[in-house]
Amino acid sequence: IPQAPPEFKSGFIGIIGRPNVGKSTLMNQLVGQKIAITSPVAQTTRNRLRGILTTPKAQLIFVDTPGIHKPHHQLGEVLVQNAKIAIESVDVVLFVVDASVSCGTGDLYIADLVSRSQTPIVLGLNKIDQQPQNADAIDASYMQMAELHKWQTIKFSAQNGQGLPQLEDKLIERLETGPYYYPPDLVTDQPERFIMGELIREQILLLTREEVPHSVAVAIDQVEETPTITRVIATINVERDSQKGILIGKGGTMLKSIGSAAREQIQKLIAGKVYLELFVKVQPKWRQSRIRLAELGYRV
Ligand code: GDP
Ligand code: K
Ligand code: MG
Repeated sequence: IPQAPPEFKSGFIGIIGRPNVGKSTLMNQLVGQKIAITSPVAQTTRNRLRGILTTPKAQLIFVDTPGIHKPHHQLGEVLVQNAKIAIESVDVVLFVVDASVSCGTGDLYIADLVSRSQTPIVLGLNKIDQQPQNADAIDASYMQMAELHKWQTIKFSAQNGQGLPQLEDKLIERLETGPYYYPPDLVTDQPERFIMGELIREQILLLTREEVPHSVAVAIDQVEETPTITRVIATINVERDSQKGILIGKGGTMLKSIGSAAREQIQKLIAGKVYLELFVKVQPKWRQSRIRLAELGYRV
């Protein structure tokens, strides 16, 4: 890693908010590459993922997180506990809300959570492209929350990029001088194989919607590069025969659709031609959780 120039700023920015407010879309736009998958389904993002943006003046390391909601059970408590740790371990919290609708109890719950930490907070009003004609009441509902806590606010659209240069400037202002934490040309801390698996999982979420539950685990079995094409073999693990049926579809049509859409995404990721071969396997729960743990980088 090269030595940073004098006055160079750097730091970690935690992207926090309710499910589906656009946290992952935002991170992808800011770093200029799709590294986190997005979908209209809540709980799309399973684990913490870093996206790195290096400019001549600064290095911003975004930490995308699964959405936070009020816990209704013990596992929920653990997730909130994790969120608290995430908030404490970053330099700035970017609290993202969906400004196409008014501030709700879910936002207030998170506001309460983040306001207890010493970490500086910027409130980001996302989805301004989707606001109704007169959005004054919506904006006011968030401004009230921001004023109460003395938070800076900024409006943007993660989808069309409006307001993002200003967001970038505002975040850099909040950072201290510091080194390059990552090489300047790196956009994520995740290996390419992991992102390939995620891109396949994204198409499953998008194309099968609620029919196949979130329990799918994708394993990349083989990546073979030749001078002309990259061959990727992956297995989609599900828990039940019925889920396998849905994934394969009549005459294999569903699996074909998932495969061709995922292949296009992977081609963009690696900027080259891809041949993608998908298999579907029924695995009992315990086996799946091992695959999931392996995805997360644990030795199993
Ligand atoms: P997350 O759960 O907070 O990570 O949200 P995602 O990034 O997965 O996005 C959830 C949904 O909101 C997806 O369908 C996105 O396409 C959509 N979305 C995200 N940002 C915007 C935005 O700025 N405008 C609009 N109209 N939709 C957005
Ligand atoms: K989502
Ligand atoms: Mg997400």
